[in-house]
Amino acid sequence: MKQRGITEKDDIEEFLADTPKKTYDPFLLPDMEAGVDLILNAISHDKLICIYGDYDADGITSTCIMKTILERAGGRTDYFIPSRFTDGYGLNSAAVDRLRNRGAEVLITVDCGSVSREEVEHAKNAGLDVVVTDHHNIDDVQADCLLINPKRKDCKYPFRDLAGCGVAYKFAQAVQRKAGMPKSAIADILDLAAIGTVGDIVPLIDETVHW
Ligand SMILES: [Mn+2]
Repeated sequence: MKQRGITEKDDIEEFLADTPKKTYDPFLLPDMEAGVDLILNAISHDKLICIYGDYDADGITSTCIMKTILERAGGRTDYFIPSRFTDGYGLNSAAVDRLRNRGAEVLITVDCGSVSREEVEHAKNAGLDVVVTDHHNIDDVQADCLLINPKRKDCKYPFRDLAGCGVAYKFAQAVQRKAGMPKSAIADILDLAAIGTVGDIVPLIDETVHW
């Protein structure tokens, strides 16, 4: 615990608790409110929402979390996990075109997309609404779209080390709240957040102890 910076009595009790309490308001994440509004609006207009994921444990569990909550909210979804060998990491314009041809009207990324500026422009020009959810460092020019990422410089969220699946789970929590769904709608997908969080080797501290 000391190695993880957990030294205060309250933090130790929280870390060892059967039911950790620490969880933050998902709407503290930048663009969360606007991103959830865009997606709920798309669902009410029966638009096909494509989830663009990643091929590792974090990316795949993120995709599962997002697909589950959007379908439980009444959405029609498609999803895409890029191939490590032929598509590569992150948004890929050729893949975006294929998804558009498959009928996608909205593109929501998980675990990627923060610095995919050109590909996001490509997607917007192809007529897609784009929401990026991600946790990677933004050390390049950030994409010009709704961008939900705790690593954003203007982020007011109290914890920055969420994995991609952690950000996807916060998005699910925000959808659940805003759509007035029962908490049970997200309770059984928390285990997916645990797998992706451990798989991505993010620090197991603070809110991630909750998973
Ligand atoms: Mn990740």
